[in-house]
Amino acid sequence: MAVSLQTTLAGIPLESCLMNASGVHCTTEEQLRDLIQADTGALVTKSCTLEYREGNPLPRYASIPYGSINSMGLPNQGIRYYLGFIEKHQKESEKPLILSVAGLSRKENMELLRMADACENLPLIEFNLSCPNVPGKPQTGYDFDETRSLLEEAFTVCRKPIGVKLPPYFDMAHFEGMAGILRAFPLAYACCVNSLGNGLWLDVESETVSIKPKGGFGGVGGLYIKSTALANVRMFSLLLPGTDVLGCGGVQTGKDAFEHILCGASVVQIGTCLWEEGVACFTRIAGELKDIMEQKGYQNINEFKGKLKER
Ligand code: RRO
Repeated sequence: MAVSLQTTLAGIPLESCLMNASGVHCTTEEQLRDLIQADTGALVTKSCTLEYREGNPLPRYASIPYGSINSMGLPNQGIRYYLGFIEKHQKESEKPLILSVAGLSRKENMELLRMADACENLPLIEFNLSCPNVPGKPQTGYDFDETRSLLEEAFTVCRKPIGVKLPPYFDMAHFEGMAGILRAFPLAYACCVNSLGNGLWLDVESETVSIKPKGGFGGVGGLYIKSTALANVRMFSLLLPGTDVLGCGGVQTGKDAFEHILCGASVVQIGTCLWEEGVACFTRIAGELKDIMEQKGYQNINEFKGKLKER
């Protein structure tokens, strides 16, 4: 039986439902080229600002027992670098290259969106509403009024398809509140979730925190956040019918990817596991996912996408 991982993202056909999570292995041209070569269906850049940013002091990423903690602080090459790469490579690549933007002010965000809008070969933009690690800057996605007003302006300055990267939510009122805001816009997709903001991981022997920035506070990824990620994928899929939901959080195996799709994900992103294992993870996870589908008699992901059963 031929098992296919094909999917669509905002109407664009993808050969595989697996891709990187923004921030991991996507800051330099070399890394982006690796992702084009790898078993991915699409790829997204590191979130960018107008100018190059060095980011927070090292160490700013730590592997912890079931995942990771990071406070990178938005290190990136500046938007021109990524637009240049996309202009050059999107024509040759059949995979959509998504530009992630994360300005530090409304003015910067609008300028980034204007520049992205003018890039002929760019098919999709990811608007990061959830960076947890810039000192003094709260996550936009937790401020509903600011999110609504930012999106109103974003969709006036930019005509290209825009998806949003959301922080994890934990309360039914917040799922419904955010979904109510998003419903008012022609969103290309909602990506759930960014890292679980401001966790803390310690080393008991030395009695110190594990990363340097922000006194050790950082975004948690990996298995720790899988249940939260699945809950967000599930809720936003139910609350935003007709909008693609991208699942991100705790995907290490084909089974994890299967679970995200069962909750409603059209595309599954891999972050911590890609950092730890490198781009070979896509081939391994794709193989494991296909094995599960084959055992269950599924030939494509639409046969089980969003079909999670309640008891
Ligand atoms: O660069 C970062 O510190 C970072 C970003 Br912009 C983000 O969106 N999520 C994250 O975990 N780290």
